Amino acid sequence: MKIALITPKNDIYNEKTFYDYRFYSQFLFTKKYFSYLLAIPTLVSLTPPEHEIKIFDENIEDIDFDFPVDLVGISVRTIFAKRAYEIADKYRSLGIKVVLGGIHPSMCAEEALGHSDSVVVGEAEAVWAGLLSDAQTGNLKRVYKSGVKSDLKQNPAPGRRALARDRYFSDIVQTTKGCPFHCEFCSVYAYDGTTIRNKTVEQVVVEIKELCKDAAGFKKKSIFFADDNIIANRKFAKELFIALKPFNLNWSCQASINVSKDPDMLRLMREAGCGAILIGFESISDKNLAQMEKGVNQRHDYIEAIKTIQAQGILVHSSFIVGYDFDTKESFDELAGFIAQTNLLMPVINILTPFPGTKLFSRMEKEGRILHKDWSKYNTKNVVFRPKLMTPEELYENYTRLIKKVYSFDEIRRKLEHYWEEDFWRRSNEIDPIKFKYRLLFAVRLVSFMFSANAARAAFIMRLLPRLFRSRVRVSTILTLMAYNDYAYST
Ligand code: B12
Repeated sequence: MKIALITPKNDIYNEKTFYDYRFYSQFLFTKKYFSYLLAIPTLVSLTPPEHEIKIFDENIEDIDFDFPVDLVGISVRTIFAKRAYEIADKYRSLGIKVVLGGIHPSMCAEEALGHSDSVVVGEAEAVWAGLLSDAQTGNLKRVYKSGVKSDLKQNPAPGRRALARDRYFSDIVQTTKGCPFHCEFCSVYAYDGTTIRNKTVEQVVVEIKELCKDAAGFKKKSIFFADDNIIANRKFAKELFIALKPFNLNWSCQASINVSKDPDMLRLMREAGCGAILIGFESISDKNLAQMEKGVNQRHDYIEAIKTIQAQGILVHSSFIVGYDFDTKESFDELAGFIAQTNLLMPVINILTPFPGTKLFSRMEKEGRILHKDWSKYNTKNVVFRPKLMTPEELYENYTRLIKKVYSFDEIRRKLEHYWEEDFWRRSNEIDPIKFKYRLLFAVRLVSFMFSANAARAAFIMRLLPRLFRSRVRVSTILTLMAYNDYAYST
């Protein structure tokens, strides 16, 4: 059979997001997208060799609906569910069978069946080969449910060779699945479970070696680890980090805040090439944290945790949720104050979003607080529920006020100066174009960018230029901050 594997466009209904690859592409004269969905090469690796595969990622190219295929598989997350259903409907109108899989159809199987011939609930590993032979004999079932969670040690390595990898900024590797916590707003405990499954260190090393093959010419290979919590199995994590040390990597990951309490772990991470850890701080209110059931986060630990991690030269990427039940209009200024005080460089600030399948969604639905189910707005940048202590409009207005404050060019520059004064980048493991030639190139590009830009951005660039020749400069950090500013001031 000829099978098309499809990634729907991420943000077709939303002009701008925090992950605005267009900003980077415009600056760097490329057409790259930030990353692929790991589900696609995973499905490639599970497909028996007699089938032919065609991959379409709408984030990098349009889907060719005339391309002849016998079966279509679409990977669906809530943010792009609406677009996924449009694509599915189009293929079905052409008489082509469609299978939907991923977290959204797994949580909303009935809804997904309205747009497809078959839905896979849960992981593909146990069911994909069987589904393909059923499709070949015309016996496709409506629902395939993966009864057991797959043993990661038995799974084949993702088939990344099938991807147009040069069209993405970053590679994605997953070493574990699951998270020991069960936060109210998170889908992971419901989907991947609280039991931690891991690959072997050798499996991960094989994947990394493969990825490093095309790192030639770059100083370091850049990787994002897609684990829900990379330190969930501490023994495995430490063995992994020791094994990664020789590879000259620059990687980032997600981990729970208690990573800061394990100095040995932090040292091994740093030595293995960790540049940044994304930590879900979520809220600075103890009451909210208790309601979220995020017991691992203790508000009184936050400042010390940030200091300890950054002392190792690992940047703390932070994530916060606004709109939880104890948030008031005053909470936004308190959060802005906390971010300024701790100099968190690039916090991602999310509007609370009840994703289907979470405990939060059930509670909100029971309380009659879900405003609508237009999934394209479930992107953490819109208000889709009724907050407790303010109106939806007040939540949105305060959110936009907050991100404008956090991402004003004055604030960005103040924080950058702080990191330069601390000489943070010298301690950090991030890729750094130190050579004069690269600084000059970056400066020239920045200046040219000034002319297509707004006055505030032009002033920011002007004031930044002298720094480019005096300090270590991280191009990607500055670009990310400029992209965040662009997003904040477009809302
Ligand atoms: C890595 C990651 C990211 C990365 C990279 C994104 C990327 N390119 O993948 C970053 C950090 C950028 C990110 C950002 C966000 N993320 Co994220 N992210 C993840 C994470 C941790 C891992 C995803 C992954 O790679 N999994 C590994 C692959 C192999 O698993 P999989 O996709 O589930 O695929 C398996 C099955 O689902 C199934 N399957 C999947 N597709 C298909 C298709 C077919 C046809 C079949 C048969 C089977 C099948 O089989 C696969 C193999 O077992 C997940 C949590 C999780 N555990 O899934 C959250 C998650 C996907 N993210 C989530 C969210 C909310 C976000 C953000 C909105 C957060 C924010 N506030 O900004 C943004 C959105 C960014 C954007 N615009 O896309 C939610 C999505 C919830 C939902 N219902 O859709 C998740 C589930 C986390 C959570 N806590 O709930 N994320």
